[in-house]
Amino acid sequence: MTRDADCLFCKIAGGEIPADVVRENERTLAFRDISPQAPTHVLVVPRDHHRDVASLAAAEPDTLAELVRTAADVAADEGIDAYRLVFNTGEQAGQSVFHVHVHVLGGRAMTWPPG
Ligand code: DGP
Repeated sequence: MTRDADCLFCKIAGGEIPADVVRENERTLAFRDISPQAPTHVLVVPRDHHRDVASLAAAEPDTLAELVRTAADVAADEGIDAYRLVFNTGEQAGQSVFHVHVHVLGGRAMTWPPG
């Protein structure tokens, strides 16, 4: 298990910081975003620490596939059949927590392009 002692999402995955968890297993955790941007806004993270999606893809491709499957399961649990998955990668793209996470957004109409 790779862990970063200063990482917020490692602390949530380790149970040190509480979160509204909707799904979990040995490798992944899904919890509601503290600042929801849509009626459904859930973050899915691996328990292992990787800074972004490219790092996770290189190190643990199976876990990346599992994040996407879990995101689909979350959408099904929420009763939504249209949803957007977002991996912000890098500060300029809006990444603020450097532990890979996929945003599962749904429950309202989405516009394109994103801001
Ligand atoms: P990003 O900006 O893509 O790195 O997304 C980080 C998200 O994490 C952002 O939408 C807000 C959310 N977030 C930040 N701190 C917390 C927290 O302590 N708990 C929860 N549940 N979400 C958090």
